Amino acid sequence: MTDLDELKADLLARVGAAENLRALDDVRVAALGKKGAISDLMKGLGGMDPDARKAAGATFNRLKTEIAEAVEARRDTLEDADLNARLAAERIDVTLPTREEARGSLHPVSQTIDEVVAIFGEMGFTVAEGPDIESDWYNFTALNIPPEHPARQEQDTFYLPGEADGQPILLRAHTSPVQIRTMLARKPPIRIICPGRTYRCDYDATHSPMFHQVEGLVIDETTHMGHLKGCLIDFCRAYFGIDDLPVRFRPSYFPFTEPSAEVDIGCTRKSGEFRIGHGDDWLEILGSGMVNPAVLENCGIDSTRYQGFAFGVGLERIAMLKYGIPDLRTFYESDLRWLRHYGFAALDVPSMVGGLTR
Ligand code: 2NM
Repeated sequence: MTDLDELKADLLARVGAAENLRALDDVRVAALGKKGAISDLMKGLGGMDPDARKAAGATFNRLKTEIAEAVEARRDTLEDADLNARLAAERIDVTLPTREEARGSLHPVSQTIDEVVAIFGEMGFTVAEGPDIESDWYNFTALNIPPEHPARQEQDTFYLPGEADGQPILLRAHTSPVQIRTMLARKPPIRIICPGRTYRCDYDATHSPMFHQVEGLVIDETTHMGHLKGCLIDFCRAYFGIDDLPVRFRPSYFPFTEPSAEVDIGCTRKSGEFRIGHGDDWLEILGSGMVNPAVLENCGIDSTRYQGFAFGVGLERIAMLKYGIPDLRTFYESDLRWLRHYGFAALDVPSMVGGLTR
């Protein structure tokens, strides 16, 4: 073997032995780089006579090409091996079933709000909302609740320090202030329901200092007590899912309505059993009435032209009745086992990601 054959064999062996791209590049530099073995050979050409230089130059160039090709081939092999290793390591089995995601559930209060909103929504009501912190005027005065009314006492209402526009401020005791705000802001016809948090100084098995109400309001030129009755009978039957649910209107008194009526539904309490929709007993579930003309005038609505009705219902109460939840206090304990038991699956809605699918 000539020195050249030996050099070639050595370089090819080193190329073949390169285990990774970095080692291969070291070999490439050692062979083909500016200070590499083949460049050294080329430098010797200068001292040769022309014929020998021509022959040797061609030989060196062939060697250079062969080594370069061997380096390229080795690089392809190593890169393939790299890719195959990554493909193996990062393989994803797309046929594997997905892991089940932990899903939250709707709190019974949220579920009940949704149901009530859906029922009144079908009747043409829209939802109105307002602040939890109100002034005395919106919570009491505008509603024709007199200054000496017991609800205004500190024992019943949470008053807050400070005042707004010279008025005491408080946590709203009902959602009626939302209706007052709506009447002040809009002209009739008005057809709204107002779901939301309400606050009263009260705490026992059937009272929580924070609870939820839905109130409703209809104002236009022709609405009368017959509409109030039809609307609330339809609501009770739709909410409890009983087509022939007995519904009774019992005379009552509220400062903000005249006349006022409490709404009872039929039930039985015989022999330890409690059932809605059957039997000869009654259960109170709603308050209602024709909006007092004084309230309309307080809101800048001409009571000689407009009239209408209003009602209020305690959300937790109707949720407990429908879903058999025995204790009001459990609503706010955030006990996950309770939430899993009484919670509701959220409706699956079409994803907007990537457009609606049918
Ligand atoms: C009730 C019962 C009866 C009521 C009245 C009004 C307003 F603002 F229009 F005067 N809002 N809500 C109302 C009437 C509420 O809850 C038991």
